[in-house]
Amino acid sequence: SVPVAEGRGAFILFEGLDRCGKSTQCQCLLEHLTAQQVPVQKLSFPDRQQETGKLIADFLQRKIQLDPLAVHLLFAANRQNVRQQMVDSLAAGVTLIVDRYAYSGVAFTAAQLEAPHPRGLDLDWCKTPDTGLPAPDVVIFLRLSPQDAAARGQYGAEAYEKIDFQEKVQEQFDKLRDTSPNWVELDALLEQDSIAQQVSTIAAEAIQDCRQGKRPMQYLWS
Ligand code: NYM
Ligand code: MG
Repeated sequence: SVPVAEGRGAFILFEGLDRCGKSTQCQCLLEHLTAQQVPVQKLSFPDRQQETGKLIADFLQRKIQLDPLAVHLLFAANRQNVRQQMVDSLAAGVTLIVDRYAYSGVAFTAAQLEAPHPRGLDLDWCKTPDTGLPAPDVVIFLRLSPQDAAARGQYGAEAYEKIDFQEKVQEQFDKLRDTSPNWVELDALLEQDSIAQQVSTIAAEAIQDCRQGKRPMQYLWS
């Protein structure tokens, strides 16, 4: 019998440094859940199709220069712009597989700020523009050292893709992990299939809990 979506969909988020294999795992999970007839939709941020996303893409490709704080707000705007669609999809029972989100937003900006910042630009400032977005039910963090990531190729093509900067981003991700109870870390150096298997187990549990109404919708930053 075909499973019918009863409760809400689950919000499954993938995060990690550049080249950690998030996009591959998102695709694997999409195919796996689709084969199981789970209603599912994949999103990735930045969404480069949006008007804000085009600016972000130009910035990442170093075609235009933008102030780092302005870029931060653009990344957040790019998410806020699809907030209602995400909420509606989840409420309609659609599971969302998301490739990067507000955690990347905070980590990549906070990594550029001196701490303590003289004008109060800190982790909390970075979190503010994403307030009120739907919160993920699980954050799957694919952990890979910046050195191993750099060895994977194509590194350095976009802004931020430098080993020393990625180390700073990892420090910020670690701070976010400490305040996120639904954060799960997987070793990104494992075989793709082995990671995918762990991911499908994690996803199945979140999907079942959400479907059965065991997890109320939450919003950032709770
Ligand atoms: N990035 C991504 C940010 O700096 N802030 C954000 O809010 C998001 C979602 O953009 N280096 C950075 C992380 C990446 C870059 O993402 C592009 P991707 O997943 O490599 O296309
Ligand atoms: Mg990238």
